[in-house]
Amino acid sequence: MKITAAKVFIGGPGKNYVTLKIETDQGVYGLGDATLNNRESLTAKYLEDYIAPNLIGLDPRRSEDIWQFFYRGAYFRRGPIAMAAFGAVDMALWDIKGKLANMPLYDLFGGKSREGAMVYAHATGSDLEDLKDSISYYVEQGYKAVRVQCGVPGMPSASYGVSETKGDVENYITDFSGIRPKVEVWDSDLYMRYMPKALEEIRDTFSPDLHILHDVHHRLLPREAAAFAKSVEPVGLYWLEDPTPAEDQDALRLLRQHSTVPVAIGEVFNSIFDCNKLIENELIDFIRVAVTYAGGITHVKRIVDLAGLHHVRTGFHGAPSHSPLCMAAQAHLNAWAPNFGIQEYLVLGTPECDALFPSDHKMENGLFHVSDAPGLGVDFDEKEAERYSYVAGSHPVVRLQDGTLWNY
Ligand code: CS2
Ligand code: MG
Repeated sequence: MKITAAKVFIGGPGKNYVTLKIETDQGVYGLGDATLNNRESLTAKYLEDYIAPNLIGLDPRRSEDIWQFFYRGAYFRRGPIAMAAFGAVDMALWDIKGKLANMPLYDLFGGKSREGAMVYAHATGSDLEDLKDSISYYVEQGYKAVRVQCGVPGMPSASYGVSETKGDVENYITDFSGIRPKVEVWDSDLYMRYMPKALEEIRDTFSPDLHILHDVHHRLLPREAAAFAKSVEPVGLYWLEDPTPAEDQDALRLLRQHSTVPVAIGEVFNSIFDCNKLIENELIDFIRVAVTYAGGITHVKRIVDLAGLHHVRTGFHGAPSHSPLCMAAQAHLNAWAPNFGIQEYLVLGTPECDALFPSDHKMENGLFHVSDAPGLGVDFDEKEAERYSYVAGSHPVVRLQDGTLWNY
């Protein structure tokens, strides 16, 4: 069996999805996602210029060897661009494997460990009242978990994940108005003074059964993060996400010494070497990698297995920038993983998105039900894809009040 073509598509409804289609001499094809938010044209170029020509003629069943070939063969290893490109190849090869076996991927991993995987939505508010309305909306839809982000009084611009406009619940991911990033202003002192009380008020307003998550987006220093984690203990958060800059694998020691709040980290990681110490030293409770950014199913499954040895559960990144292909790969891992925790999920299912990526995956009452179709269970309509092309966009940057550039 041989690979005969590897085609790259870029574009989608309001997104620059990068989709890889690997075709074979037996008519079976596989699909993979290489969408790296705000740098999409680069993963597409990596796939087109280097990966596609090297795939032709290879046996698609040898997904392990093909992964090693691209990873080791690159010599300059890792990094989000390369790993997202390898991730797309790997997803597509697993998709082919599933179709050949006539089995959904979760069965190839070891079968389902659960029916329906718990997801969380993003509730946001320009102020606390606004946030409560947003949470109520998701609770009414049956969600069992929500991530809550709220504007901070006196903060010169919107804090992370929050719209400046009251009542606007749209998730801010990419600004398609231009390539130059918008600048937001951040103040850690204002945030640390306001947010613990705001989270406590949210806790008191909703049922104790509702899981509450909060994302700090890497903005606090280790000592500040430790103090913050200690102050939010009464809230009983499901998790506190990215309290410190993610590159520092020792930063969470101080937090651990001062608080038992569950910590989630890893959406910016792209390999097991970004998180092996964090996991082995049991400094985190949830690992947040995405199958696209972290080298595909083959590599992420290794991270999940290592995490399982150390009581670390999964909480895969599911920002709306990921295509339904990445979300499907994660859904199969979520159905299988003995150490599954939760899945971030923002409804992608617009009619335009469903037309581009038809599938039977379903979200119901806050649970994601994986499709039983062979492989990933998502198709790609090439005719529909002709409607879209690449649109340059940007991602905000953050500065402190004195102008110092900070972590977005
Ligand atoms: C976020 C992301 O989903 C999350 O938890 O932190 O929305 C993140 O800001 C984007 O993926 C950046 O592209
Ligand atoms: Mg996050």
